[in-house]
Amino acid sequence: MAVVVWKRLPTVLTSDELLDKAFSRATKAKDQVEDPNRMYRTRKQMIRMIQSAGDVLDATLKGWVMKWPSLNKQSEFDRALIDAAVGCDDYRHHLSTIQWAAEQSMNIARQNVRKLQRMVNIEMMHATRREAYGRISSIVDQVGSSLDWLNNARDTLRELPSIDSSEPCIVVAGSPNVGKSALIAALSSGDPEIASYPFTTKQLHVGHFTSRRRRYQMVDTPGLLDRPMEERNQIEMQAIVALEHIGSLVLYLMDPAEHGGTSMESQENLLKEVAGLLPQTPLLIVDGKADLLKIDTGENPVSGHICVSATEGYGIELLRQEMVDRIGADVVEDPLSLPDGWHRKTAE
Ligand SMILES: Nc1nc2c(ncn2[C@@H]2O[C@H](COP(=O)(O)OP(=O)(O)O)[C@@H](O)[C@H]2O)c(=O)[nH]1
Ligand SMILES: [Mg+2]
Repeated sequence: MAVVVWKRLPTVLTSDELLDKAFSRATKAKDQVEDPNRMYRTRKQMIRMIQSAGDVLDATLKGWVMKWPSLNKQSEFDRALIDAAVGCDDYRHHLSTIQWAAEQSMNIARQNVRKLQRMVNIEMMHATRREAYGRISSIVDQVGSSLDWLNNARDTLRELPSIDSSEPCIVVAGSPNVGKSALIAALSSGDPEIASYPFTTKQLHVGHFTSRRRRYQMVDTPGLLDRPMEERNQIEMQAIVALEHIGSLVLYLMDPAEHGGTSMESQENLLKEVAGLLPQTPLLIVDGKADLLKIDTGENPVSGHICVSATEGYGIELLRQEMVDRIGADVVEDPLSLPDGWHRKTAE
């Protein structure tokens, strides 16, 4: 799911703001009532007020519930992201609380309108309206913390990386400072998007490129696949499981020059670990910082790995082709996809 979904979510009002909105709408509705008979007029006014307040609350609260994506429809990866970011149980709980408040407000409005319809005493009409307002306010106050939760969750969810589970995704792993972010930038057609990742305090770089009409995503996972296992907590393990679901390929970037400060031995140990953590995902090992190794042939004669320099641009196209080929071999070709350079004749 694209992050756009969260960016499109409307602001959730606080309980006070919501009540203000409902009651001021109700006052406006009351002011439109005309009837020369005082008793009839008051009755119509009170009914209008209660109905409008109930309608506004019902529509606003249910509108929020409807606009928030259903967790059951999310990919496993997105669910893991949402769970780590705000908690899936809380997500469900607060939305259903808000749904409940909408229904309660409607019920209170209906009950009091029914009472008013039989009433002839003007004082009692006002009292009934006040009672309805009181009960409605108490319901909305009760769900105030859910409204606050939703608003905070919206802000958090908007910052999540936008990874589309329907497009191939290349997970870039490797020790810190081996050049992962630089490589993603070198392979990307635009500037990589920088998002915060709920599993780590570090920033995540998401890059894209298009090849043969297909869009590829590349994601770097700071704090997740760049350090040894014993330090990982449960939420991080959950993220790794999620990566297994969206990853089409793991690109493991090595820094044979040890320029980033991690020894080759540690980098090889981490490689074994990453391979073990994502056993179902094909793995491509790449040697980076070719400029420091003085290799510009696209292949490291020592390791046999593709060799690239993100800063000098060596080997980038070769690597792109290799990734596309590896991923392509794994996917069922879309029978409707067209080769590059093929142009559909537009109907005149
Ligand atoms: N010489 C050289 N330096 C590089 C190359 N790629 C990255 N670097 C440098 O290595 C350091 C770490 O790079 P970065 O992309 O942040 O590594 P990350 O931690 O793996 O994301 C930075 O100072 C980069 O400028 C490269 O191809 N050649
Ligand atoms: Mg980085």
